[in-house]
Amino acid sequence: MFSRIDHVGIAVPNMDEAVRFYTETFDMRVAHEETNVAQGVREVLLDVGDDGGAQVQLLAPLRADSAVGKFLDRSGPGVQQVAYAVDDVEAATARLREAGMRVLYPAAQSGTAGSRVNFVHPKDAGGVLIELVEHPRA
Ligand code: V0V
Repeated sequence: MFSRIDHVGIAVPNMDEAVRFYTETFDMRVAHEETNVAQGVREVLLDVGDDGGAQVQLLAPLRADSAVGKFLDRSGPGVQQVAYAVDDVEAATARLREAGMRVLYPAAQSGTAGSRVNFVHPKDAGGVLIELVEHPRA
């Protein structure tokens, strides 16, 4: 169903401090930055190495009542989601719904860099919020 781990999303209270930490401590490079008002987040994607593999996505809340704002309030900074790449987000979510999982949006939403995304509730996936990511075709 999944082609690879796309990114690991980490909730951070202060984006500038977090970017400094990841770039200076671990030599990661900023690949993309975006604000997603509908999701209530500022996002920064970091390349981990040179092989084009899975990225780290830093997520800072725009509002306290956003998904990431609530996560930080409840759990503090840390891994908020694991995102998997899929070829067809609607087909993947249809299969997961058939398997009885709660998919959070009736249809895919706008994600980072033109992607289409949806999520599986963490309570149906062993305590991990799963994001499904379909990238735009080249
Ligand atoms: C909540 N819970 C989590 C969790 N969020 N457990 C693991 N990981 C998380 N991220 C647990 C929480 O501790 C409670 O457990 C229980 O779930 C509460 O469920 P709830 O009442 O439904 O909680 P809410 O209101 O905090 O909502 C949680 C969900 C929300 C997952 C429904 O965060 C959501 O809609 N997320 C999807 C959108 C999102 O995450 N957007 C930000 C990233 P107990 O205490 O009951 O045991 S946007 C993004 O990544 C983009 C655009 C991109 O990559 O392109």
